[in-house]
Amino acid sequence: MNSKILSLLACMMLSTLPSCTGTRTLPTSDPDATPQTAALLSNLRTLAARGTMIGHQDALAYGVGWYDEPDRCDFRDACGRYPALFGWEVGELELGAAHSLDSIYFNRIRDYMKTVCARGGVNTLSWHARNPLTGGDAWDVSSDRAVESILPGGEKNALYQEWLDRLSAFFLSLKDGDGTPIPVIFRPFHELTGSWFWWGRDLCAVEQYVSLWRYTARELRARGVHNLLWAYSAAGYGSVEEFAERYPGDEYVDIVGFDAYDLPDSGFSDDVRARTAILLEFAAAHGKLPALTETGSEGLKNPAWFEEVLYPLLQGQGFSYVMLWRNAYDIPGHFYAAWPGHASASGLKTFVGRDDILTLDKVGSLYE
Ligand code: BMA
Repeated sequence: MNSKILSLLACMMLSTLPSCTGTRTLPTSDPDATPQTAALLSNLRTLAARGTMIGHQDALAYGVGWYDEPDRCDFRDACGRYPALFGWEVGELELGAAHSLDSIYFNRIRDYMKTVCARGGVNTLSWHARNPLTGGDAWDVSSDRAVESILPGGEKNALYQEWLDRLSAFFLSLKDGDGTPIPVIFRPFHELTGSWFWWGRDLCAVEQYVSLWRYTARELRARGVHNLLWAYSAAGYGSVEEFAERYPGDEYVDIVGFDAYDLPDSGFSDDVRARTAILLEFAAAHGKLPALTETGSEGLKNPAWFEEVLYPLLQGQGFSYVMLWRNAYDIPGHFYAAWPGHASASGLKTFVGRDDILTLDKVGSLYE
């Protein structure tokens, strides 16, 4: 056996350890992840070296002035290409409701997710869960006991168990045409460094947040859910220590990122650059994939926003994906992707024409 073959064999045996090329290639956080889920993570790593996937929340479900129409998609209709990543929202699934807080039926979300997977795209889910203690919505921060109340021993633990039953039933129902579970990037308890959700920084102790995340992951895994890549996404932070403070651990996270919106006079570009540098340092040290998990400029007042503002922030950074927030059908001006007829459409077209901005047609096969 020559030395080349020997080193190849050694590489194969050590494939779950830092790879022979020096790049860390850690496996999925869930050791029992389905083969397609593991393949997705591995392919996303390769893809991130080539460019950043562009995503859009609820892209197939509705858009500016329309709701649940066959073969309609603001993003595609504006620029001629589908996004590569599609975000969906499961808020209120935990209650056993038929539709999400944004009035999208979960049966339809399941259909859309199947369609996306069949076309070779990636699905990600956010969860604006109701406040389990007060019964209010995700933004109800009237009590700092909500997280504590659902952990083992808490008065709402039984309720949370029910919520996890419903969530896991939904995750387990996501199957492709062959009955194979559809891999999903799950992004719960997001923007945790802010204090506007009941799981936010001022609403629970560090250990409580970490326990909430780990407990949720363990409970879903115990229910047989192994088609998830876990995304930890922060809001603002100013140092690696701050970003890392509530990180649930490498065994519970696959993707790390942050949400950032271009609000008027927010110093958006400088802020994103600063947070990106910290994120990339953390991601490299932990062998996790970096992503810009939510972004956008509400109402796209600058029609050149994609080209002039967003693209320079992504170029050469190694983000796996960037996801634009939703184009609401029922809230005038609440949109983040271009739509046909809007002044930003041609800018979006130029943006997606770049080699390192990856739309659905450019990602290849991600599940093998
Ligand atoms: C927010 C807004 C809300 C929406 C929520 C959950 O950013 O878009 O209208 O209900 O996200 O999707």
